[in-house]
Amino acid sequence: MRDSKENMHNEHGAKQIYKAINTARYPLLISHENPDGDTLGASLALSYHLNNGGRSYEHFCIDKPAYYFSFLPQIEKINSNQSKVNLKNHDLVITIDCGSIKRTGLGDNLEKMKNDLSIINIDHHQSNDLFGHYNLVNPTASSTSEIMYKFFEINSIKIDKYIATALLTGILSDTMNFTNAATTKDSLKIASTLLECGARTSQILNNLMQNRNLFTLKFWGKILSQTQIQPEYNFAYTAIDYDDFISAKIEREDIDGLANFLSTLQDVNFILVLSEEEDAAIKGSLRTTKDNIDVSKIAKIFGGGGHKKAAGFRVEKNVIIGTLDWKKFIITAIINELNKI
Ligand SMILES: [Mn+2]
Repeated sequence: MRDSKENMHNEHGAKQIYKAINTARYPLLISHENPDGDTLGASLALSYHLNNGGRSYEHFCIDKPAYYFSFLPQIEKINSNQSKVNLKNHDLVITIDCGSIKRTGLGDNLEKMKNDLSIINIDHHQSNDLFGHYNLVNPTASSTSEIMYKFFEINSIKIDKYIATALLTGILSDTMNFTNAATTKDSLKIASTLLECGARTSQILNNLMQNRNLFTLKFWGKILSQTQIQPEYNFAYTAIDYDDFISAKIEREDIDGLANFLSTLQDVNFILVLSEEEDAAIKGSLRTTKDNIDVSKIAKIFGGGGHKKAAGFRVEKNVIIGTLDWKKFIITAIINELNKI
């Protein structure tokens, strides 16, 4: 078993990791909970490649991908039923775009199995603690899909139009179509190469951008109209109760992108979107456009993580003691933390 905590983010590392994938008996690919375009794009590019090579493997994601990702290759292979995953069957686990082992949705079980299988950790989150036996982690990459592109390139894996489409989906998602701070000259260069390989931009944009119905937009309007500004620390926040989802007949995936949209707000330090989940937990999404603010530090208050400009957390409701109002609880906790800085 390899030593943990070594980052193999270099050409030699990428080759060693490919060798580990090729010699594994039965790999398990994992995309992170609440999957976004990056975790799906990067993992499905690899999935498609494994499938082409006639490999047997499984692909797990604890949350079912949103319907608008159904154009991606091999997406039908993703299993979201945790009871169907038996880690004992696998000699290798490949986590994609998971900033921590918790994001795999198999946290404790995977932690317990660490001596019996190998973990390859491919990611770009600043907060990644190199939990794998093999770590291919580059926080300066726009996306894990960008890292995956380089992995394919180094290992001379052919990038056809399906792989190119999957990888470009990841890059476009994490850079918000090349508008946020994750956008770099590398990400633009790679996107250009992916276009040459046949990536279907219009298919990606049609599916990811033009996917809202009128009910959803009206719901966004309601949530946006409830946005408040915290005067002392000048951050904007809004919150969605679980009952709001039910009464508006809105799925959770319909609010994907709401935090990004709200971050177009001028002159605030950061924004926070809170939403209540069915299973007694609260999800928080944080965004900032300010260079001197690191929202991953705020996410850490609640055990979350992410990037400087975009981060998230999940709080179990049983943590919220002594108050009936979870919104107040979370906002107060954030203000208390900001008071200390
Ligand atoms: Mn990502």
